[in-house]
Amino acid sequence: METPHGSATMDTMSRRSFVKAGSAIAASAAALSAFGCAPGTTVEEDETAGVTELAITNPEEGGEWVAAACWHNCGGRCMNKVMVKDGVVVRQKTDDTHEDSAEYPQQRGCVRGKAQQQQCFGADRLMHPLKRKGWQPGGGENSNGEMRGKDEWEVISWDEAISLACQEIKRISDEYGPTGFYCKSPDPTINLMCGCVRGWDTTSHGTYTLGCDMIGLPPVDCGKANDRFDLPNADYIILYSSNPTWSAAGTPTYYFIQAKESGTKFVSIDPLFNASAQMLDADWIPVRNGTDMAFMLATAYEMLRLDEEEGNIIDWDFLNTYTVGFDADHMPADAKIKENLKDYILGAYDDTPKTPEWAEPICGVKPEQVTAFARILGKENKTMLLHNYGMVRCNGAEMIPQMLMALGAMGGHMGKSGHATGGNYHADCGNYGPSLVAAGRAEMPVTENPVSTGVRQPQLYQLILNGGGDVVDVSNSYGSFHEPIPTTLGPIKGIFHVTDATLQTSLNQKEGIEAHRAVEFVLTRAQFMTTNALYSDIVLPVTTEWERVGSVTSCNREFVYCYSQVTEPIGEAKTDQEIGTLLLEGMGIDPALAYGKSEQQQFFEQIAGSTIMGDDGEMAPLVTITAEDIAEWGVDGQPQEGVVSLTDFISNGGYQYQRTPDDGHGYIGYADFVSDPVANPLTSASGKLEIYCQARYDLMASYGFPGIEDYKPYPTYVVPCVGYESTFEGGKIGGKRSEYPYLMYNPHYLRRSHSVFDNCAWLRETWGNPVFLNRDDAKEKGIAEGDTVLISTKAGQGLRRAAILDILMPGVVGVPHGAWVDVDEETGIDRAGSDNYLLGAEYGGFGVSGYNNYVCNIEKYDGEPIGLDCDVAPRLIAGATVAEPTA
Ligand SMILES: Nc1nc2c(c(=O)[nH]1)N[C@H]1C(S)=C(S)[C@@H](COP(=O)(O)OP(=O)(O)OC[C@H]3O[C@@H](n4cnc5c(=O)[nH]c(N)nc54)[C@H](O)[C@@H]3O)O[C@H]1N2
Ligand SMILES: Nc1nc2c(c(=O)[nH]1)N[C@H]1C(S)=C(S)[C@@H](COP(=O)(O)OP(=O)(O)OC[C@H]3O[C@@H](n4cnc5c(=O)[nH]c(N)nc54)[C@H](O)[C@@H]3O)O[C@H]1N2
Ligand SMILES: [Mo]
Repeated sequence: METPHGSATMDTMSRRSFVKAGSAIAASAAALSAFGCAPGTTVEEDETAGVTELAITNPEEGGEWVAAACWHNCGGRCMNKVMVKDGVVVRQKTDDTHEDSAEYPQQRGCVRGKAQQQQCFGADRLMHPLKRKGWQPGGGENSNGEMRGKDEWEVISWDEAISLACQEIKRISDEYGPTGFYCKSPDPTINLMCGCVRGWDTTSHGTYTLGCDMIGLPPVDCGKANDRFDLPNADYIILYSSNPTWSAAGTPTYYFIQAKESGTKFVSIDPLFNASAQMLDADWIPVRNGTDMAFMLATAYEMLRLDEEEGNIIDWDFLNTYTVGFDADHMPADAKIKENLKDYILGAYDDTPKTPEWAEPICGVKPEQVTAFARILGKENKTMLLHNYGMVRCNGAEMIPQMLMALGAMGGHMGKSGHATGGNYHADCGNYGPSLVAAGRAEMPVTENPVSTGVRQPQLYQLILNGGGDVVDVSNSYGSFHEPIPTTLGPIKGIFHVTDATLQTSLNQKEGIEAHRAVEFVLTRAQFMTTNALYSDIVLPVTTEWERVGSVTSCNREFVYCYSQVTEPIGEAKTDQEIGTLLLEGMGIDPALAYGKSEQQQFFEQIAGSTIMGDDGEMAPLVTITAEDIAEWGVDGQPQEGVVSLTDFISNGGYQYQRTPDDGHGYIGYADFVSDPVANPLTSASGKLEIYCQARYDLMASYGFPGIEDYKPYPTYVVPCVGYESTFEGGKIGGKRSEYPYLMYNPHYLRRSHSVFDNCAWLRETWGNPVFLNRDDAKEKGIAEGDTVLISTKAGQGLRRAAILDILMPGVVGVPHGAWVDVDEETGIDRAGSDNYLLGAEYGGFGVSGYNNYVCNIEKYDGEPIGLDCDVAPRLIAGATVAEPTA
C-alpha cells in the first residue's frame, strides 16, 4: 500500500501557512540548502506565495527504500518506509514485506506515520540554538520571566548556548542545591549536572497506576487478557471505555474484525458511540464519563438479583476460590473492617441498594440496559470484559480497578478460552501473551538523581509559585509508590524540559505558564517551537529519529521494528546524547558517566540482543551477525547465529513472527492461577484477587490526601471532588444547574499522538480538532456546526469550532487531547483548544487526576470567530526572527 504523491516534502508544505509565517521563509531557505537539491529536481519560484516550492520529476529513479522510524507514543508501533533520493524523501509506504492475511497481518501504519516526512522536514523545525532576547543569566530581574511565551528569539551558536546554560545551572545549583530544579522525565545528564525534583501523575493508566499489584492485578492490568486467536471464541467482547480504532491504529481493529466476522457480538460502554463501536456494530451503552462506578455497582446488583431469581448468572465457585472480599464468608485475613462488597451493594450499610434505578440519575444508563448487560456478564456466556483507561482518568475513579475485576470474577471470566477480564490498550491491544520476538537493549551507565522526591505533578506549579513548601513524597519513579515521606522543599528556580511535552500535556496548564514565568531559567531540548520551548529561555534543537543512526523497538508480541537513518541532521540539530555530552563537558563532568558508548554501538547492541522464542519456549538470538558485519559496522561484538541475517533485518525493517492459530503460542490470561491458585499465587497479600484490599487502602490512606475518609478498602460510590455532581448547584443531581453544567472529557485524537503532529499541516487539513457537542445541547445554546464555541472552566477558557454529534451523550463535551496552546495575551483565552488549559488540579482520595470528568460551560463565542486550524501559521512565535545562523 503505497502513498505516492509525486513530489518532495517541501512542495507540499501548506502555502497558506507560509504566507502567514513570514519568518518561515528564512527557515525554508535554510532547509532547502540543508537538503540540497536532488538531480532531476526542478526548483520553481511561486511568486504569489513568495515561497520557494519544489517539484521533483521521476521521483523513484535512483531512490532507495529505508525503514523509517515512527516513534511516537500513539499505540500503533507500525511499519513505516520512505524512499530516499539524495537526502530527500520522495515517497512513503507501509508494510509490504509479505502478503497480508488474517493469520499473518501486515504491520500497516496510519496517516500520521505517512505525514512523518512533513514533520521531520517541516518548515517549523528548529535548526539552531535559540535564546530568548529578554533573558540574561544571573537570576532576579535578569530573567525577565514575565516575557516567557511573548518574547522574541535570537539564534545563538552552540558554544554560546552551552556556556550560558552551564553558567546558569551552576549558579542555581550553588544557591539552591539539587531541589532548585524541576524536570518531569528522568535524564542522565541532569542527574549528573545537578539533580532535580520530579513530578508524577496518574497519567496514562489513571487509577491503575496506584498499587494494583496489591489487588493481584498485573502492574497496569494489560497483560492478562488473551491472545488474538482467542478473540473469535468469545460470545461477547465488551469494549469498556475503549476505542482502539482511534487509539491503537495498526493491527488491533483487524483482530477484532476477525472476531466480528466469526459471530462475536460487541458491546461498547462509553459516552460516545465511538469509531470502534461503529465499525464492530456494537450495542452501545451510553454512560456519563466519570460515573462508571455507579453503573458497575448497579450491574453487580442486577447480577445478584438475576442469579437469585433465575440462577446461573454468578460463578460462585470462581468467586469463592479465587477472590476475597466479595461476601462476609470470604474476607481476607488482614481485613480491618467487617464490610464486604455484596452487602454494600444490597444496601446493608447505608440502606441504599445499588439498583439500576439508584444508578440511573448518576450514570444516565437506562435500567433495562443495565439488566441486559448483567445477563451478558453471566457465567453461561463466554464474555471478554476488555477495558481501556479513559474511565479511570477521572476524579473519583480510585476503586474502578477493584470493581471491574469484581464484575469479571462474578461471571467467572478469567483463565478460560473465550473469557477474559483485562486491559485492551496501546500496541498490545487485543493480543496479549509473552513476547515471541523482543528488541534488545544496549546496557548504559546507571546515573542517580541526588533528589528522591517525586511531587504530584498537578501540585507542582503551586509549589513553584509559592517558592517551595511542604509536600508528601510518595513516589520517585513511574508506577512505584512507597510509604509517605513528609518533605519540605525550598524554591525551585530552574526548569528542564527533555523528552516530554509536560507544559502541554500536564493538567493545570494556565498555572503552569505562570510557574514557568516565575522561575529564573528554563532550558528545553526540542524539535519544534513546542509549548515547552515557547516558554523557555534557551532552546536546543534536537534531531528526530530519522536523523539518527537507528534503533530497534518492540511493537507487539509478534513484531519488532528496526529502523534506520533517513537523513543527516537538519540544520544544526544534534542528538540527545550529543547535547548531553556538550552540557556535561561544559560542567566539567565526564560524559562517559552518562553515555559511555557511541550511538552506533548502542544500535548494534539492540540488534544483537534482540530475541525470538524457540520451540523450547526459551528466547534465543534473533539476528545472525558475522565477523564481517562487526568489522563493517566498526563496533565491539561477537558473531552469533540467529534466524535472520543482519542485512535482511535492516532492509525488512525488523522481524515479524509468523503465527498460526495452533502454533502453541496461544495465551489465556490467568490460566496458571485458575488451574492452581496455590502454586501460582497473585501479587496480593492473600495471593488471590482482592475485591476487598486492605494493603492498597492503607497505603493510599497514609498519604492523607483530601477526601480519603470517604473511601473504603472495597469499591463504593464516592462523590468525586469534581464530576457530574458538580454540574448541579450544591452537587444535588436533578436540581438547579451550576455555573459549569457540562461534563468534559479528552479523547485521544486521530490528528495527533498526544501533542506530537499538532503542527503538521497535512494532518491539520485532515482532522479539524473541533469541540464535540451533543446536538440537543448545541441547539439549546444556539450553536451551529462550525460555530466558534467558548469553553469555560474554573481553570481557563478556550475556543474551538463546534462539531455537532448525535452519537455523544447529552451534557457531555469532548475536547480532544494535545492541541498546542495559543494564548491570546489580551483576553487570556486559548485559541487552540488545548485540553490542559481548561483543566484544574483538584484531586481527592488516592490522588487520581480528573482528565475526563472536569466540568465546563459552553457558549457561542461573540468575539472574532476562529478559522480552520490548517489556516493557522505554524508556531514560529509572535515576533520571532528565526534568522540564518550567524556563525
Ligand atoms: N488533558 C489531558 N492531558 C493528558 C492526557 C489526556 O487524556 N488529557 N493524556 C495523558 C497521557 S495518556 C500521556 S501518555 C501524556 C503524554 O505526555 P507527553 O509524553 O508529555 O506527550 P508527547 O506529546 O508524546 O511528548 C513527547 C515530546 O517529545 C518530543 N520528542 C520526540 N522525540 C524526541 C527525541 O528524540 N528527543 C527529544 N528531546 N524530544 C523528543 C516531541 O516533540 C514531544 O514534544 O499526556 C497526558 N496528558
Ligand atoms: N490517535 C492517538 N492514539 C493514541 C494516543 C494519542 O494521543 N492519539 N495516545 C496513546 C496513549 S499514551 C494512551 S494512554 C492511550 C489512551 O487510550 P485510552 O485510554 O483508550 O483513551 P481514549 O482513547 O481517550 O478513551 C477511550 C474511550 O473511553 C471513552 N471514555 C472517556 N471517558 C470515559 C469514562 O469516564 N467512562 C467510560 N465508560 N468511557 C470513557 C472515550 O469516549 C473513548 O472512546 O491512547 C494511545 N493511543
Ligand atoms: Mo498515555
